[in-house]
Amino acid sequence: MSIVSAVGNTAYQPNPVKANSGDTVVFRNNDATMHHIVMDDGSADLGDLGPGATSKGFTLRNTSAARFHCMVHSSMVGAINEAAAPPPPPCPDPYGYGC
Ligand SMILES: [Cu+2]
Repeated sequence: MSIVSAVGNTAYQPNPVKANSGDTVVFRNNDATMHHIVMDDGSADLGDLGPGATSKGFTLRNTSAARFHCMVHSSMVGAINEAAAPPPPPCPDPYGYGC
């Protein structure tokens, strides 16, 4: 899938993504800033992903719903094999820098 921005659940295209057991999922960073994608359940950490880079892949062991997020941008949430993209977490943003 592609990363196209640094904000919210529209940062990934597609989101959610559908994948089969045995498929390998990779992220291509088409945005201009660094991202770092991890699975919410800790099953994969794809490392720092600079602009234009493609992540290492992780292979699905089943078709269960799974979620991931960016460690740099907390609003960047996504899902595999869910009906809809997950909602971003609340953004307290006390200093107005965005989330
Ligand atoms: Cu990010």
